[in-house]
Amino acid sequence: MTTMQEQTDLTIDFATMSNQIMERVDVLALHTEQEGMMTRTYLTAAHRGAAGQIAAWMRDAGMTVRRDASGNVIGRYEGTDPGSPLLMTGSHFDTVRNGGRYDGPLGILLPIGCVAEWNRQGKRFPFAVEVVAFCEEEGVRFKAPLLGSRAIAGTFDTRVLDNVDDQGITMHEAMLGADLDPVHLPTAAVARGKIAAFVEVHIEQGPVLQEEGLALGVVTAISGATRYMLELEGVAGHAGTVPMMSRHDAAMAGAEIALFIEKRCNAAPGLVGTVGQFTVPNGAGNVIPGRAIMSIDIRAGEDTLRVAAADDITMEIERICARRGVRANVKKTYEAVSVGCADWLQQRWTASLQRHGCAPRSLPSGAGHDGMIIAAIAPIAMLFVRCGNGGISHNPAETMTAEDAALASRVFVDFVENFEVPAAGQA
Ligand code: HGY
Ligand code: MN
Ligand code: MN
Repeated sequence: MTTMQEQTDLTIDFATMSNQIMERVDVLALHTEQEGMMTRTYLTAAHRGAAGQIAAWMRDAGMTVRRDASGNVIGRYEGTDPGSPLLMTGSHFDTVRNGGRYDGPLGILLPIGCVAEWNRQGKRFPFAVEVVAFCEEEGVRFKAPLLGSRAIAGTFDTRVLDNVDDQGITMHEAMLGADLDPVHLPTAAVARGKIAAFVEVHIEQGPVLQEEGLALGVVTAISGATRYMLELEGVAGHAGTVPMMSRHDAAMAGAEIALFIEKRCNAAPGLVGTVGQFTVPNGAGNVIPGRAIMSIDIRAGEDTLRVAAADDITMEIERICARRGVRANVKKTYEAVSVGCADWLQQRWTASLQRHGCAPRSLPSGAGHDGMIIAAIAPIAMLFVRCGNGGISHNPAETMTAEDAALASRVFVDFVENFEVPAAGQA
């Protein structure tokens, strides 16, 4: 008969687990490429340092770890039935420039903490659990988002390998420099049927849960998006001598386009438009801008709304540029349709919330996530965790609490411990 001491304590100390999650978010945030701010873009030294740290935590949690051909770091916690489809979870470890530290890492570190507890207890499931640290979701360095999930879904578009970063380095060169050869990318693909479900824990990046005093929410759908890079070619000239009516000012054309985007997107609820980048290359205060470069990001939960707005905006770009004698080079850099979360998975998340005394709140995601790509090969779902500071994100003021991390961990453990791989065709 084993004594109490020898028996494994099967209770999980979620307060300690969540404090460790929060501490690890801060440790991961030290891997940044801009001193004093959170910037970690694809395959930079900071990105590779973070990958190594995540791999170490995965191993400590009892997982085997592999890096796939795109740079995803994948921890695997074996199940008892090697033939069973697996439960995949995870999130991304790249960030936007001067962003927040929870957007992505929470969805990696929380599952790692839960696996460590299951491993400590010697608890195994009939299915393997894989925690994926997706290598590139934001699309900042090479203007090509969701690379890691595309590699797993088998939809990686190799044309982006020629995209260059601000230093003129191609993605191909950056991958080779990180000991990743794009020729092996097909080996990262996972066939449909191998993954029973992909579930991601992520901060809401919006104000809804905080405004309603709720810690957690179940995501119904992930909004689609259309993105462009716009290059405007006008005529540079002397700021003091060229009469206003004779100018072909690339930046003023861009400003008029940006104001049209704002007006058009204000015209329909649920439609949003953003000009996140707007530069005058080699500009000077006393020179009329001959060139301007701007990004355009259009989103809506309803695809028809988004597509109609994108069409109106590209037509208006032509009209504005024709009137101003400015040439526009419009390049669509990204388009993703809105993706629904699987009803049966939403119901399971809602049941887990209710078992832990949480009001079952469902809500759409205006932000994009890797799940919209993984949905091509597996049913997806997401658990949102409340953000503080009015839900601000993609901003250093992004924040959340250890208490909400603890509740999210409880609900995540409940979800996995009650998960059953659906019989073929049942889901
Ligand atoms: O842009 C997005 O929606 C996500 O944060 N990559
Ligand atoms: Mn994110
Ligand atoms: Mn983000």
